Amino acid sequence: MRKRVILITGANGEVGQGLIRQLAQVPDRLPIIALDLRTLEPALLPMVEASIAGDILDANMLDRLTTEYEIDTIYHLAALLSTHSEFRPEAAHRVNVQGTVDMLHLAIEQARWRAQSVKFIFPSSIAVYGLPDLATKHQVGAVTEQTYLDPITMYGCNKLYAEHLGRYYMSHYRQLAAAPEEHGVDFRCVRFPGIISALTIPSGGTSDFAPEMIHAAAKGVPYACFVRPDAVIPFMTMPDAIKALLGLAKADKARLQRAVYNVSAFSLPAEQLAEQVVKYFPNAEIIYEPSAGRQRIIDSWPADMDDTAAHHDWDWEPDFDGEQAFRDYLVPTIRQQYA
Ligand code: AKB
Repeated sequence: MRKRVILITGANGEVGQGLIRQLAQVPDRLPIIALDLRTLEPALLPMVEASIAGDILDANMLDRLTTEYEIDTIYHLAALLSTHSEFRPEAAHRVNVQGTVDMLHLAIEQARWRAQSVKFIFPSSIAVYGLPDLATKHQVGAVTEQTYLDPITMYGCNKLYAEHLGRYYMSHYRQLAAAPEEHGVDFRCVRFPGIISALTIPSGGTSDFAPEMIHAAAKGVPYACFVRPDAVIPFMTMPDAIKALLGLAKADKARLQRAVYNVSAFSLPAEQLAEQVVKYFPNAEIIYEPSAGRQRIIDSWPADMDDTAAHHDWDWEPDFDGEQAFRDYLVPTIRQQYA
C-alpha cells in the first residue's frame, strides 16, 4: 500500500524550510516528502520521510512520486521570485505557471484515484497588485483582494494567473464532461506580504531589502539598501507566514468564502525598519542606493493589504507586529544564529 504523505515543493526555499521545521513538531502528522531542485538542508533531513532532488516540470519524476506515495496535501511553494523572474521571464513562466498547472493536475489525478479531495495550499504574493503611481498607493492604503490587480512583474502576473488556475481546478475543472469530477482539488491560497526570517536570507525577491538589512547588521557588515528610505510595503515574520499556511490548511471548509486570502502583519517604510535595526545593532551601517528598477516594483506594490476576510473566515491573527517582530523574534533568533 502506498504511504499517505504531505508533499512540499520548493522545500529547500525559505518558506519550505520554515514549514518543515514547524510541521515536524505537529503530533500525529503525515510524513513529509520534500521536493526541490537541491536535496534538503542536512539539518532538516531527519524531519522528513524523503528528500527528492528534482524539477517540478519533470513529468517522469512526478509519475514516480505518485506511484510510490498517496499525496494527501500539497504545499506548492516552488517558484522563481520577482527580481529573478525579471531577468528570466520565460523561465519564470515555465516554473511559476506550467509548474503550478502540473501540480494541480497531479492533485486532481490523486483525488480521483483515492476518491478523496487533495488539499492544495498555495502561497501567492503582494506582487499580484500593481498600483498605477505613488499618489494612488498612499491614498488607497490597505487594498482588498479584488482591487488593483494589474501586476507589473512577470512573477506578479504568474502568481495572479496561478490563483485563477487554482480556483478553476477547484470549481470548474471538466465542467462540460458528462460526469463531473467527484473528488478534486481543495485549493487554498494566501497572498503574502514581504516575509522576514531570522534563520535564512532570501534571494531573488524584491522585498529582500528588509531581511538583508537585518542580517547584515547582525553579521556586522555594511548594507546598501536598494530602495528609497520612504519605500513602504507590508511585512510579516516567517513564523507568522507559516502560521498563515497551516491555519488556512486546517480551516473549516464550510467557513471559507473565497479561494484567495490576503494576510498581513505590519507596514514599515525602509527608514523605520532601519531605525529598528539600529536600535538593536547600534553599529549598523545602512546607506541608501536605490535601484530604479527594483524601486519601481516596490512602488507598484500596496503600502498595506486588507486581511479582514482571513480574520473573519479562519481566525487569522499574526503573532508579531513591527515592534514585537524585532524584539521577540528577529533580534534574539538572529543574535543566537550569528553568535
Ligand atoms: C518577492 O519579493 O518576490 C517575494 C514576494 C513579495 O513575493 N518576497
